[in-house]
Amino acid sequence: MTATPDMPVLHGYFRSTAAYRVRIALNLKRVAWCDAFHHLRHGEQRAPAYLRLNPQGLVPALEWEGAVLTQSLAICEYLDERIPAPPLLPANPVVRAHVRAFAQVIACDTHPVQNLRVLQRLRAARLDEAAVNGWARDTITDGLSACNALIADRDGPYCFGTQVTLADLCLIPQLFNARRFGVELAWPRLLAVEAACLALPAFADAAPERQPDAE
Ligand SMILES: N[C@@H](CCC(=O)N[C@@H](CS)C(=O)NCC(=O)O)C(=O)O
Repeated sequence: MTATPDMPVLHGYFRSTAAYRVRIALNLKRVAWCDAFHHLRHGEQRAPAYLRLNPQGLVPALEWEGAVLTQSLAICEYLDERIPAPPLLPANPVVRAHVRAFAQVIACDTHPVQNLRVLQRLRAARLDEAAVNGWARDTITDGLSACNALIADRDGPYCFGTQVTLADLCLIPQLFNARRFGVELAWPRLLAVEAACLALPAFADAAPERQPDAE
């Protein structure tokens, strides 16, 4: 798709779970965007031109209406404020805090401990491939176990009832990562949420394998 001045540009990579969250949010909000791909395994996220947009050298970043936005949760919340329907956060303040907590278990305490640069540092510290994969698997298992417990007493079909929330936007990409690393998916409730979400075009169209840069 050709960029037009009013169209957001999403800097991402097909396998980036953080970019995957933003793709789902854009789809739910029915915002068409242009992709700028950065091949993470080739280190393109550290190119000077991209570092000027995101000094962290991480995807995603969203350029829209003259602003550069980084950090996937901040981007999703921006989209939610800019385009309120459908809401990504519940109206009830307590449930809203629970949704944010669930999202942060994944986005703050799980994914950053097993992202590419962390695993590369473990390899540089001479951990072998089995140990590196074990690290990722254990990290994801701990995070998803906590997520499972956080919603054990809640009705579905989504994490927090009948409304898709930021929690689902974080869970589905993290389950994708879990499979990549061979995590045993011992959580029927999380898998039921995944099935419900992937039945929605907003989620299905955002899947890594459907992205133009998928390998
Ligand atoms: N907390 C950040 C995490 C971003 C992140 O870790 N992105 C990964 C891809 S999912 C990345 O760019 N990795 C490149 C690297 O580690 O060098 C967010 O939610 O946006």
